[in-house]
Amino acid sequence: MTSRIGVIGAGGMGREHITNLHQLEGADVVVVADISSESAAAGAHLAGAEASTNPMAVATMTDLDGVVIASPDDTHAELAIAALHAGLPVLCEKPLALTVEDARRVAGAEAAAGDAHVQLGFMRVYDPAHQQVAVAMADLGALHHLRLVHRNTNADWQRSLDTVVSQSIVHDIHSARWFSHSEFRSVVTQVVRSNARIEYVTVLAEMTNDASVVIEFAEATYGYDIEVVATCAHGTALAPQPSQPDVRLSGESHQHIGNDWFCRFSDAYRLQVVDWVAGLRTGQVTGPTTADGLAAQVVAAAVLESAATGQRVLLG
Ligand code: ISE
Repeated sequence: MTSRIGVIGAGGMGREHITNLHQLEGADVVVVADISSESAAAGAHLAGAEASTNPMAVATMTDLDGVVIASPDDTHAELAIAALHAGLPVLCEKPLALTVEDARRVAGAEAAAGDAHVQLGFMRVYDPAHQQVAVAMADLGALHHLRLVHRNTNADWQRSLDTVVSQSIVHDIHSARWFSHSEFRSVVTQVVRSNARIEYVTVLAEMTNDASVVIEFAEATYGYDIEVVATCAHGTALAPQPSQPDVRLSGESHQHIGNDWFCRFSDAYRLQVVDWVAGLRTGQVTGPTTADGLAAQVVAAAVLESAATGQRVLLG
């Protein structure tokens, strides 16, 4: 059986999903929506799909088997709610919403929708390096400390702290929950700015299983570089860098890191849609859920509160 998919949003993330779905047997991207007609046409062209400039119409097309929401972050919640009302399963890019209240509304719509569910795009859980760490941790005893480093290359951007947290740090929040099998008990946030610009954000957290977590986020560095170090009772597991050739040239040895998440997480994005499409057939979501999106949103709000007040914020 081939699943008929609509993709909403044909920016970089939408095009990544369209390309991955188009290469997947059993999935057919039949319509691509974007409010820009040029983007809709370019995205649709990647899969020989129909183009639409009406995202809400595509979110409610009942002749689809599922929709991917990869439009701007502030549209995720309303589109997901509309799709759920129409009985359509959703793969929704993170964040689920921009506020805890809206994330709760999506969760409410899902509870009322019966069979239609949202899978959330916390795709790092599909990354082979992340999975290797999770497997290794199973033999290392209790987690004592988790270090999550997230280095971006956004030198030309002027993102607000809210945006840095909702677009970027939300990944690390989910990773902390996923690796530790535990929830956040408290957070302390420290922000380094130069002029108005966010340079570095550190979140020190305590989990409900007593593990400590540090999230170290940098906005503009030499490359897109992700590190995971899990220190456990009997040993430490470090995520390997994706394998790259060691190129030796002009008296130097050099390994490519890459400049963005599309490069670092290409396998994860591909495996995520493989799993989501398989779930369309079984009616099950095996990846991150609406509950994960809501939990991350609650922690994100606490991270922002701590940054604003300079205080440790308790959760739960
Ligand atoms: C994107 O989803 C990512 O995966 C990156 O890690 C993040 O920093 C970026 O801002 C996101 O949009």
